[in-house]
Amino acid sequence: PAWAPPAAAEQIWNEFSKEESTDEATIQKSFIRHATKTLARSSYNMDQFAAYQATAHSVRDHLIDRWNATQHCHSVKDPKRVYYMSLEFLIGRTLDNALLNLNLKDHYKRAIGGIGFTIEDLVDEEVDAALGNGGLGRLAACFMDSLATLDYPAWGYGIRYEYGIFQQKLVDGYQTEYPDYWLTFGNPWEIQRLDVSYDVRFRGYVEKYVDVSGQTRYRWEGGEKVVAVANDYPIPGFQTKNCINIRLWSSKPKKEFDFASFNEGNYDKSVEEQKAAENITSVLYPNDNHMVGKVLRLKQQYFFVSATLQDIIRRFKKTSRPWSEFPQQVSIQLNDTHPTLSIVELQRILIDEEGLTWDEAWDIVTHTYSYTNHTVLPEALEKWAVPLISDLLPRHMMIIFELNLYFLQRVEKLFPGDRDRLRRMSVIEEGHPQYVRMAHLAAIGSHHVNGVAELHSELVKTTIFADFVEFFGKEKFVNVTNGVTPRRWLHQANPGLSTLISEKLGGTAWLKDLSQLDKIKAFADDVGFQNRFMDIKYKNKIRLAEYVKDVTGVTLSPDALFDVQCKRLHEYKRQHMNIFGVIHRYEKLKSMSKAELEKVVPRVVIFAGKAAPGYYTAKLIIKLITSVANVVNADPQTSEYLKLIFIPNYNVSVAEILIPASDLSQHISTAGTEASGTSNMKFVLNGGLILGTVDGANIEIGEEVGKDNIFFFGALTAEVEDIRHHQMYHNVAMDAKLQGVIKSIQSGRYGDSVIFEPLLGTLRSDYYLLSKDFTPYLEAMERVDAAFKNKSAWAKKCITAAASMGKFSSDRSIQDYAKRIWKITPVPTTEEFA
Ligand code: 73E
Repeated sequence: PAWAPPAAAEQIWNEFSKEESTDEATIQKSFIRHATKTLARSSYNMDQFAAYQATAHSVRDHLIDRWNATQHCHSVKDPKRVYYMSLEFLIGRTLDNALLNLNLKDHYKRAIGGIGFTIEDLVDEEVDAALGNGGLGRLAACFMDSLATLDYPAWGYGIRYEYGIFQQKLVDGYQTEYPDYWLTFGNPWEIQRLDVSYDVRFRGYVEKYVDVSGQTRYRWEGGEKVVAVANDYPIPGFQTKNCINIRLWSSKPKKEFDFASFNEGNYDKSVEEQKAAENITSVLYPNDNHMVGKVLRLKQQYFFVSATLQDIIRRFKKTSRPWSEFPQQVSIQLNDTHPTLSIVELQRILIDEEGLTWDEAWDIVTHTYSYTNHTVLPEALEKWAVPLISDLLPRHMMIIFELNLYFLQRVEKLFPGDRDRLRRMSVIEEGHPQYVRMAHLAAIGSHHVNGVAELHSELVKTTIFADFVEFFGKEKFVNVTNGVTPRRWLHQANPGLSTLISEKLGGTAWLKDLSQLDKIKAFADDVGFQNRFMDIKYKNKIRLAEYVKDVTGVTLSPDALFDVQCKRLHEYKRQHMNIFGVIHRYEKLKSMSKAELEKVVPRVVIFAGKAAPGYYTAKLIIKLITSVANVVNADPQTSEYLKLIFIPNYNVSVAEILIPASDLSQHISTAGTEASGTSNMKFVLNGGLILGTVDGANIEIGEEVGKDNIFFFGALTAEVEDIRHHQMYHNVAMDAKLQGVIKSIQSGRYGDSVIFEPLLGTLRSDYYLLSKDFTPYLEAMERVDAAFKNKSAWAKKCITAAASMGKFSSDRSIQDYAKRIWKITPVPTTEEFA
């Protein structure tokens, strides 16, 4: 039974567990207590980093108080909870975000100032928590912010990687990767919970037996066990007491050290096992939109799934409800197929350990899970070799075969004799070896499948799950358009603009209800407002220019048009089309007379993004960008009109500087390839315009902002297949301007062109349609230049567009999920728990 304080002590507990007050002196006292007691520093032994740490610990105290209150409240009220399972959480920094969400920024600014430090400097000391690759991981982080802000009873579950996404440095213009050991100086934002740990089994064998009631049953035995330990990461909501949790698992060896083996002289072996266990959560796989079938990755997935389900089930069992109520208490969202083994694991626990029948168990499973698909790119769809799963998870492999059999029997019943359909729909891809198609497993085991933008959700229904729509009905397949949190991506990253909006809207309520932004449209024609709006943009451009000067040495003029493409490097995102466009622009500038040059809109083109370490073509695109930059930036004839920058090591913190400073951002994926995109939303929200293809969430952004406030170009999704076919089987000449660009590269102007041949070679089959889209792309650029010349009209476009972004708050996305898929309601943390 749980311990409770004796009646006489209750008063003491209540009194001393209260959240500290936030007056200046109390904050200073807390800071100095943490500096001297937690960190063992003193006034003559402080530096900026220690001051950051002391501040972080002091803020953490507030987080923990609210976290405790929230947990207490939820355990008393015992509502249905949602569990967001994600192999990635791309959180970035926490200090500034926590201060703003807790509404303590000004208090800390004054208090810390009084101690002799500047809060902005301290904020800059923090290293990013970069436990994700790109959009998928950042989406999970935005969703946590919204879940907390909207008072939903929610948990995030993930892995505490010791190494986040690698650090990118440029060496001779090439990307080089360095380990991101982000925990070197500790992490004040996590709470290690050595008391919350579970065993996780791998390998072993399956035993068949007959139980007391004569039933044939199976149990998974033997093998090796590792331990999963919880690390909690509090996530405060904005202007609410609610503070939810991301629980990140780290792996530990089951036996600390094998002494027997050590004493026998097997020193290596005894350490090896320990290391192997720790390895599981050591490093984040650095591939975005690409699957790599490594055993360690599969181990990570199962480790994560097993620990998470044990934790969820333990919480469920506390209230002694029957298993049949599980789906009324628990909703589990799978962030892509990465945690799909969870479906199989729950089925295994229910039939092997809890004694439910197959059908009872499957009914619970399929009412518990829902699955978000983030991509239809074939190379990103997960499939695991059957022998790999059989070896690592023998019982799971049996269950997968069994549920596939039952599933295909149902398909056969509905479509008798349609063998090709059975082949297409099977969870097992036949071949040598066989593979398990994780997306099929996820779709079969879930009550809802969603895509992340309108177009993408349609593609999900017509491509990878076309057969499944016919079988399950279309109601199962829904759209939830992505969103971003306006707290981090406007209020925190762009305080100038946030303040201006709050002034006009009479308070900060819009930050919890972004649809109110709409009212800013009334000021789009107001010249005074336009000037203030563009002045904020200008200051953000100065801030970025200072950063660029710092990291690259190149000087930028904030009067130029800042044109940004920052995202993971990928051929489908077509950064190469952008750099080819820059080369075209440069060649044109070179051919211009002085008089012609004077009419040109000066432009700064900025790239940022990481390439997967094994993605050769993507890395070559980086090398081309940096090679062109070296030539362009050193050319006195053009340098007033064109600068080219590659900002290294793109991450959340760099994005926070880059996005508010952009006039134009490029989202130029081949139509039908970018499921949604989320930075597109952030750019427009911060008063920049989009140059984009008719793809992903660009389409819905266009619907909201109006066609005059977005620059669309390029082939449509419906045309792409025909164009590819035509290019393949007919003699189609390459676009003339693109040919000119290739000639320019091959002339050696940007260094030995031989190194770029493999990149230029991709244009032969041109799967991503650069040739088809290149002239329309350049024409769209001309429209941009023309529009930018009219300052007032440009300002009006930016204001109108930003004010139209209400739909793209992640609060709206989360409410969509909560109402339509999870069936959960808010549970505010009321005063009696605080
Ligand atoms: O369009 C983006 C989308 O905005 C999509 O490419 C991205 O998810 C974002 C959020 O919905 C995404 N990442 C991955 N798949 N889609 C992925 C796949 C494998 C490993 C890591 C990430």
